[in-house]
Amino acid sequence: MMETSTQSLRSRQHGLIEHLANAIESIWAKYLDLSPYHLPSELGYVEGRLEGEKLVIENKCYQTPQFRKLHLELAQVGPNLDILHCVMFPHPEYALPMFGSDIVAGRGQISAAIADLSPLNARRVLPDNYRMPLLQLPTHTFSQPRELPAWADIFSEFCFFVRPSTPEEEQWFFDRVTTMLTIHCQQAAQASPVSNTERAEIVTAQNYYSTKQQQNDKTRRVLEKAFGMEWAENYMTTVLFDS
Ligand code: BLA
Repeated sequence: MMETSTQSLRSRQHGLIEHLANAIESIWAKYLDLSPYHLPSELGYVEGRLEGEKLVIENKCYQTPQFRKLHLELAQVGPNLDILHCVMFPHPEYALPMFGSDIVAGRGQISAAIADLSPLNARRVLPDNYRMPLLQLPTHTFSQPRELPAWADIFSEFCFFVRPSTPEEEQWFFDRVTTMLTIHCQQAAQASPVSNTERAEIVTAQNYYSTKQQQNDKTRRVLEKAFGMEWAENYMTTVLFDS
């Protein structure tokens, strides 16, 4: 049932969202050992109303030996606002970065497309096994790069935040995100557990990451208008960015 409704939501969303959602799931399935992750059942599929328009949210969640939660969320607000949200939370036993991506599209036009592998250490630098392959990626010049907001000090030097304005730029974004994700899954599949001291540092960094993402007022406002303040706060701190 869930499967069918998710497939149908993404087929009604912006093409880049549909393609990236499919690609994320197939890369996860190819490189990782997926098991189900159970969200509170009332939060798998939710509907609310935003200023008279319906907000529909569909969640896909998994866990693996290296990741405590893989979360892919598709949301649609009325007929005009489409959202893809994806975060991979590593188990703190592994020194892995946090993969995150968000696409926001309105009326057929993407306004925000972002992806990063965010370091989970105090120095906020990715390890060399990530930096080396990421430095090899082609660098395209997008016509509309975007500035990160003030809370966004969690992102790496490879963070990519643009408003893609042609099919070619959408393809560049897609290629870069899927390559980043592939590198991440390949590295994760061969990672070994860390010491307890390092684990403590990773827990702190993961909490910091979530605290910063919870400060994104644009996300909060969409959820508050549709579901109310209390629901939005609970959703942001337990489903989107838990610690
Ligand atoms: C921006 N996120 C936004 C915007 C909206 C949402 C409406 C504004 C679009 C724009 O500025 O053009 C809404 N995003 C949502 C909602 C959900 C969501 C409702 O995920 C979930 C239901 N956000 C993330 C992740 C990252 C992220 C994982 O969820 C990055 C890895 C970043 N989103 C992000 C950033 C902005 C944004 C940096 C721009 C914020 C700003 O300019 O102030």
